[in-house]
Amino acid sequence: MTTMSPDAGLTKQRETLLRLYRETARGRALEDVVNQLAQTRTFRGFFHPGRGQEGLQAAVCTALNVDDYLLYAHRGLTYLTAKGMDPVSILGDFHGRLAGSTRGLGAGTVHCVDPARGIMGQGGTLGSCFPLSAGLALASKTKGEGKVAAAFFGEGASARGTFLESGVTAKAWGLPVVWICENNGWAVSARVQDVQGTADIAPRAAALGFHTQVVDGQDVLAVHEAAIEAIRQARGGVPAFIEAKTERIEGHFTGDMQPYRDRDEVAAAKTRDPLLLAGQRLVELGEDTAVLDDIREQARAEMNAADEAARTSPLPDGTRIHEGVWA
Ligand SMILES: Cc1ncc(C[n+]2csc(CCOP(=O)(O)OP(=O)(O)O)c2C)c(N)n1
Repeated sequence: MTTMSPDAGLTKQRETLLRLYRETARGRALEDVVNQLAQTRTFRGFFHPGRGQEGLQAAVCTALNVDDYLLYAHRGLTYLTAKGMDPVSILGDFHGRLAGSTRGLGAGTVHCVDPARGIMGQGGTLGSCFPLSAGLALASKTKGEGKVAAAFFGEGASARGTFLESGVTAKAWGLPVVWICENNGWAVSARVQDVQGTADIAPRAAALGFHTQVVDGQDVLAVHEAAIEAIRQARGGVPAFIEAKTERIEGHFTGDMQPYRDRDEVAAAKTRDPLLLAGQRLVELGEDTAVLDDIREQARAEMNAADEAARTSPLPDGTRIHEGVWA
């Protein structure tokens, strides 16, 4: 067994943290662009901001292999960029342009797909990610692909019956699923304790026999380590569950002013911003603040350029609508 010197351990921690900081900053910069598009009604439908939850999404998705499967949730977009999807392709879906992953069909966040990177989209209804991820994991296991199927969902979605049905099957069949519950305490305007009688979701997964971890979702390093372990367990045939306790800093959708929420609670959530906390930790480890400023500026420039490329890409012609229609 080799052991790392304390200095080497800190250097490695700083490198990992810098990578997670960059991915969190990229996700946030992309969402700033999309929030702007939502406010100017450039696309139809809602956008559900992931502000406060980008860090945990980056921390899990960077731990996956490129070809591992991903079913992302509606809460933001960092899942996608951290898994390697091209922001031009994502923004092309918001603009309804050919650059989008649906080549002009639009529909925004729900339909961003990138099968080459394992990004299989988002279940159309909450809770569909459970059977869908179990199905992907079953395919991987049957074909001997060695891929895990990661699915993200909120604590609200975890109350669906599909959680139990798919969880029982995943355990019985040893399916390589990794379920990540982003527990932000709110489902639209309903507080979790009020509608589920508990603030904790992990005991349900433990009762099903999943390898279960509870982690501070604002601590990117802690989430990353939990994700590495969960993925290792799943690849070995033990379904894994992570409950990341997190903060929804903004409303349920862009424009929701959260009148149902205590102002002090929102203010407290902002102090637990994952980008802020990761930045503070990096400075403690000796990183220069100018480096962090530069990372955020580069992320902004990247996403603004991606928006320009997506916006100026051609519109599809009328025949696109018939492609992929089989009946
Ligand atoms: C089956 C189903 N019911 C209701 C909705 C509408 N809906 C969309 S998001 C949401 C809240 C989900 O809360 P949670 O799962 O905790 O995730 P969060 O929004 O907090 O990230 C609801 C009720 C839906 N999409 N699907």
